[in-house]
Amino acid sequence: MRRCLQLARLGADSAAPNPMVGAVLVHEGRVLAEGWHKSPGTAHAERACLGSCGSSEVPPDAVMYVNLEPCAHHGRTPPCADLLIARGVKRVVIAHLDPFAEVNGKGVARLIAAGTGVLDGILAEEARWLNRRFITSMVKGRPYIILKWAQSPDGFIDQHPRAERAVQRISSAETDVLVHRWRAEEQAILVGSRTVVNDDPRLDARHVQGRSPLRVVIDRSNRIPEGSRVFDGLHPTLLLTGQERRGVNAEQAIISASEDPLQRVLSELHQRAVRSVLVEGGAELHARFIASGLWDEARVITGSRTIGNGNRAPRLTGQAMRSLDHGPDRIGLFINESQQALPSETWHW
Ligand code: AOF
Ligand code: ZN
Repeated sequence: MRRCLQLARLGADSAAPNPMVGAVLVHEGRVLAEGWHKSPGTAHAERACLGSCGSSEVPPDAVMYVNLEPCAHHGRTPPCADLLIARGVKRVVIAHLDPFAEVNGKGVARLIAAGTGVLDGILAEEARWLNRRFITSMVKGRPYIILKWAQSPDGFIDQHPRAERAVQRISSAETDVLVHRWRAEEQAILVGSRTVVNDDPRLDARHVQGRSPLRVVIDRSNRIPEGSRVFDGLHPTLLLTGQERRGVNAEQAIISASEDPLQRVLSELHQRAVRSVLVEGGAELHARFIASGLWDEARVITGSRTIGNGNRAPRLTGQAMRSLDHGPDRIGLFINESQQALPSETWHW
């Protein structure tokens, strides 16, 4: 199962909106075949695994390990439970059930009805952590929310006065690469208008290989300049505005004066099957998410250079669950209490 999770993780920046799934076929203590789910529309992990052993017969005492319940529905691909039965897999070990309502329990029921032995609950905590975005989306009907900011050791996120419209560096260059990996692993990235006005960020994942997230900007009163990089058309942008804006390269969602912008962002993203959003600021937007309890995870980068004055960094109560050194920076991981427990073993970047 540990190997399944490793394989599953290969889909970290491509499997969404589907979950990350790995499968391993084992016979007499030896691995016969492996597979993982790369992206929606491609083979599910079980199919990829069985596909890699060609048409040869599956020994009757072989065991299929897979970190998610095999599916029972006809989605973009036919049901994996049927495939396992047809290929003669007699024993299946899973980490947990699929929270997707069309599958939930039905895959296991179908296997059992066909006489297949099923063992559930192996490395369930680790597997749920790996697929926390997908699970949150299925269970809560909103994307998994990750807050991220960089602060100076003296607690500022932004120095004043500002000399120019550009991102101010607090974290090191090597941490910036890591942040781009984070961006590639989430389907959307959200900022407030002031961040765009001040920093003119690109909000892409250019320092790493992998896809760039959907850029989402809340700008109720159309304050951000037309020439901002979020309108460069290089990646899709969703603009939440109070009034439609002409001549900008972005999809627009019109938000009324009485509407809560956070709820609207989350529902717009959920409608688009976006399972996770990385909130990159600024302080005001972070504060709103924190005040409403609407966050699952926070990643706080503390740089090495003091700033002295400026915008204060948001505050989270409680201690970081994990922290680690990254070059000259320190990164803290916070988990909202309402979220599931973090497995003791690892925090996978
Ligand atoms: C599995 N194995 O490797 C994955 C599963 O429309 P589809 O065909 O892409 O199906 C997507 C759904 O299938 C997804 O929402 C989740 O419930 C399940 N994913 N199931 O048996 C896999 N990726
Ligand atoms: Zn499947």
